[in-house]
Amino acid sequence: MLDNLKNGLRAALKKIVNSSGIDEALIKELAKDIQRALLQSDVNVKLVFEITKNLEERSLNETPPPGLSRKDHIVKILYDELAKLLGTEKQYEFQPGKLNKVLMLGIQGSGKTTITAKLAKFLTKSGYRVAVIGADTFRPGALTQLKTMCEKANVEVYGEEGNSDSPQIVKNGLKHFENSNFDVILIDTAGRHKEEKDLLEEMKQISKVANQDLTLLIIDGTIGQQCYNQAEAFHKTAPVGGIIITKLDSSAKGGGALAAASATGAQIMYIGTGERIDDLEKFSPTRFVGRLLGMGDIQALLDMAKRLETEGDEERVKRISHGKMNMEDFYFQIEQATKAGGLRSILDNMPGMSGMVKEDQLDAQEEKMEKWRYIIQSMTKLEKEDPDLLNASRIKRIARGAGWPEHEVKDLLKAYKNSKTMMKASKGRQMQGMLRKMGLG
Ligand SMILES: Nc1nc2c(ncn2[C@@H]2O[C@H](COP(=O)(O)OP(=O)(O)OP(=O)(O)O)[C@@H](O)[C@H]2O)c(=O)[nH]1
Ligand SMILES: [Mg+2]
Repeated sequence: MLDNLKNGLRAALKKIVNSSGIDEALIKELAKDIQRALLQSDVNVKLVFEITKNLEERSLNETPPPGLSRKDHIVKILYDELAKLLGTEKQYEFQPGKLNKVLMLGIQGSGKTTITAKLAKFLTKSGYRVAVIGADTFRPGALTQLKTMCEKANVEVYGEEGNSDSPQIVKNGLKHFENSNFDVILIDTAGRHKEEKDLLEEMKQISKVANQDLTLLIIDGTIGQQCYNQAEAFHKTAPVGGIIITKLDSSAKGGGALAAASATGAQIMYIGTGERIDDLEKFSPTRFVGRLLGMGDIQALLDMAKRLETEGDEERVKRISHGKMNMEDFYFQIEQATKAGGLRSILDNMPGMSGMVKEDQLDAQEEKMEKWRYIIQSMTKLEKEDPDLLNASRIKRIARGAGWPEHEVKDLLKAYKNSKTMMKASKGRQMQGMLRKMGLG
C-alpha cells in the first residue's frame, strides 16, 4: 500500500540517517525529497509546501532536547509534521448499552458494500454485537452481494428483495433488530449518485427514518486530492460523521486522498486496503506515519524525547549539586536564571558569583553571557565535559574559533571554576534551593 510514497519518504530519511553531520544544505535537501514524494502521491501543493516549510524551520531552529541527537530530532519533526497532515488522534466510541445506528454513504462504486461487510467483521471481532441492513434498492444484486460478504463475518443481514422503497426497508429493518440486543447496526445504502449534491440529499432522506448515531462517508481513494470536495461537503452537513478512504492498495494517490480528507477537519476513521473482508484498518495518523517511515517504534523515540526533556534537568541538577558540573551545565544554570528572574538574583544566589557583579555591571555581564556562549560553542564535546583539559593551546584555539581574545576564555574558566569550587563546598545546598525556586530542582 502506498509503495511509492513509502519508498520516497524512506529514501529521504536514509540520507539523514547516513549523513556524517547535519547542516542547512542537508535539511533543505530533505525538504526537497519529502516534497517530491508527497507531490507524487497527489498531496495538494499548498499542503506540501506548508509541511516542508515547517520541517525546514523547525529543523533549523529547534534545539534537540538534551540527550536526543540532532538526527533523531529531525526524524521526530518529520514524523510530527506528517502525522499532523493526516489529522488528529481522535477516537470515536460507540455508546454502550444502546443500539448504535451507523449509516454508510458514498457515491457509486466507492466501496460502501465492501466496507459494510468488512466493518461488520471488524467490530464483531472487537466484541460488538453487529447486524446489517441492506437498503440499496437501486443496483440489481446489491442485497445478494451484501449477504454473501456478510456471511463470511457471520453477521445477519436484513433486506427485502423486490421492495424499492429504501426508507421503508430501513424502518422495517430497525424494527426487526429492535429487541435483539445488538450494539451496532450498519446500514448499507445505494450509490446511485455521482455527485456530492445528490449524495447529501439522499442522506437527508434516509436520516429522517434512520435517525442514525454515526454517518460514515466512504470515499474512493483512487481519486486522490479530489477527495477534498466530497469530504468538505459532507463535513459541513453531517455533524456526527467520519470518513473511510477505500482502495488504498490500488492507488498511487492514496497519500493525497488521506491528506485532502483530513484537511477538511473531518475525521478519517478507517481505511480500506484491499478486496478481502479482512482488509480494513482503524486509522491512526501517528501509527500510519510510523509505518510509512518504517519506524514501528517511533512512539518509543517520542517518549524518550519527552523523558529527556525533563530528565535532562534532573540529571543536570544532580551533577551541579554534586560539584560535577560541566561547562554546559554552568552555562545552562546562568541562562535559566536569566530567563527565570533576572541576572542579579541568580548571580547573588550563585556560590562564587555573588558579589562578583555590582548593579551597574549587569549590562556588562549580559554582554559577557553572549561572549561565553560563543566561546562554549567553540569547545569540543570533550572539553565541555571536562574543562580541566583546557591548556594554553586549547584556549588559543577556542579563542580564535569564538572570535574573542584569549583572556575572555580565561575569564569564563575562572568563573566556572569558582562556581564549581563553591558548589562543592556548600554541597550544592544553595544551588538546589535556587533551582527548586526556579521550578527546576
Ligand atoms: N482493490 C480494492 N478494491 C476494492 C476495495 N474496496 C472495494 N473494492 C472494489 O470496488 C468495487 C466496488 O465496491 P462496492 O463495495 O460494491 O462499492 P459500493 O459503493 O457498494 O458500490 P455501489 O453500491 O454500486 O454504489 C468492487 O469491485 C470491490 O471489490 C479496496 O479496498 N481495494
Ligand atoms: Mg453497494
